[in-house]
Formats: sequence, C-alpha cells, structure tokens
Amino acid sequence: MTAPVQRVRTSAEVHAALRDGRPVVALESTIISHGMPYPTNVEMAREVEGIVRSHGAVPATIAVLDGIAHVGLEPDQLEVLATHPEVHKATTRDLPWLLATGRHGATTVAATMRLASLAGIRVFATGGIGGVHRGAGTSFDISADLTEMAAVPVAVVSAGVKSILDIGLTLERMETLGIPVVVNGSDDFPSFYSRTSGFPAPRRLDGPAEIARLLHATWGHDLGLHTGVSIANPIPAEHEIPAAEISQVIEEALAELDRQGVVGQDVTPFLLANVVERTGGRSLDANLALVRNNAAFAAQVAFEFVAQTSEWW
Ligand code: PSU
Ligand code: MN
Repeated sequence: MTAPVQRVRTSAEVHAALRDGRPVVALESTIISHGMPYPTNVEMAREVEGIVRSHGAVPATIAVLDGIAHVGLEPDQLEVLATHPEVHKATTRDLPWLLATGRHGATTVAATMRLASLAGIRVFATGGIGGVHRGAGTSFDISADLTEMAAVPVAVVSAGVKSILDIGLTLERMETLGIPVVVNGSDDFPSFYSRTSGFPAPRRLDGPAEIARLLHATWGHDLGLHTGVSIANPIPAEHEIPAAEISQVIEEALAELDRQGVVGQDVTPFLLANVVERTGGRSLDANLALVRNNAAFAAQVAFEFVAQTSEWW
C-alpha cells in the first residue's frame, strides 16, 4: 500500500517555528486573488510577509494550489495567486472540493482560520472580516467567517467591519456566537476605512500584551474555550477616510450591486472593486495602510502570546 498524499502541508519554515514555540502569523489569500487589483495585490502580499518578519514573527500565507492546502507559501506561489485566471474564492466548505479536484483556491478568513488552526497557528492578520450583509433578513447572506470564528481557536486581527455590511447586526451575531470582540486602543468599534462606526467597542484592551493575555484567558485551561477571537485594530488616523465621506460611495456601490443582480460569493469582491473604482484608488491606499498596520500588530500579539505561554500553562 502506498502512503496517502498529504493534502494539507505546512512549510518547513512555519513547521520549525511552531515546533520551537516561536511566533507565527497566518495571512489569507482571498485578499490577494479577489480583494485587490494586480500588481498591487502581489506587492502587498510580499510586503506584508516582510512586515511580519520585521516584527520578529514568521508569516504563513495560506492558500490551496493544485488541490494541496499550503500553510506557508513561496514567492512564486504568491504570484500564481495574484495572476492565475482560475483561482476560486474558497470559504471552509469549498476546501473539500478544491482538494478533491486538484484546483487552486484563495482562502477567505473562514478557510484561512480553519487551516491555520489545523497547523497550530493562533494569530492571523487580515484587512476586514466578513459579516452580516445589509438586507440579510431576506437574502440570508451572512459570511461563513462568523461561523468559523465561533468554531476554531484563532485570533483574527482586522480593521473592523466595512460598512458594505450591516455593522450592528454583525456585532449582534458575534455576541450570539460567543466570540470575544475587543478593540485595540479605542472605545469605538472601527469600520475598516474609518476609526469609528457609530457602535461602541464591545470590549477595549490596549496593546499586544493585554491582548495576548485575553487569548490565553480564552483558550487556557481555566476556561478552555474553543472560539476564535475578533481583534479590531483601527486604521491609523493619517490614513483614515471619514465615515461620512465613504458612506456615500458605499451606498452607490450597493445600488450598482442591486442593478447588476450580483449575489452569493461574488458580492464582497464586487463591492470591494466598485468602491476602489469610485474613489479613484484612494480606498485602495487606505486598505493597504490598514493591512500593513494589522500585520505589524498581529506579529506583536503573536510575540507576546508566545512570551506569556509559561505564565498560563
Ligand atoms: N472584506 C474586506 N476585504 C476582503 C474581504 C472582506 O474588506 O478582502 C474578503 C475576506 O477574505 C473575507 C471574505 O473573508 O472577503 C468574505 O467574503 P464573504 O462575504 O463572501 O464571506
Ligand atoms: Mn456571502
């Protein structure tokens, strides 16, 4: 009998870091293949890996290539994700299909969390998370990112929730699912391009050491919870697009979505691209700034998390 093919693979570098208890930060790939235009997408992917490294952590970008789920990618694999015409957007339920058929998939927050968790990675950086879409009362469109956050113990650093979504309902849903939500250094829940959203922070903590303590308190032996943790890290003030300015653009993008009848998993990529078009690229600059900021912060959280491990276990 031949040995079965291993279809979820951790790179040698990431494997060694996890084995030695060094900090690792997972990174998603939908943002590369379906979240930003080429070549900004691949430049961003490379740069973000560099930022994680410069803060003392090992980056683990996650994607499916030729039916193999990779935790930790080579530079040429990032290029494939940025340029290949057939890279499927993949949430967790798409992973079996990609593995079974040998296809390429760019993992959303949900699928990235699942694969990160299988590899033993606890901290993950992205731009924005999915959530409850506006009009979900009739469309039932609620991102599987929320389902996954309820299910796997990974901390997701994002810049909050974009107002293409219903932010209030997204916060309600996270409460129902038992997902701890904390904002780093602010009393307001941020809305991606903006530092505020009109909603207060469910909980506030200040800095990576406090947040690492929360992660240990969540998953440590006392409580032993198995949920993810949502860490909202507001965009730096100098890159912010005020909510009043971006809201008009988002309304127009949502109206265009309706006119074109876009539904299902194409909704989020359509809205992201449409907002970039309407702002003449300004939203893309803000998006890049907040992703960089989140990568740096996630690396610091991963570093503190590892440093505090002996206190908690
Ligand atoms: N929000 C953003 N940028 C993104 C995404 C969301 O501001 O790139 C991507 C992420 O990969 C997220 C996914 O997990 O979209 C959510 O898609 P859906 O709403 O179809 O679950
Ligand atoms: Mn959806």
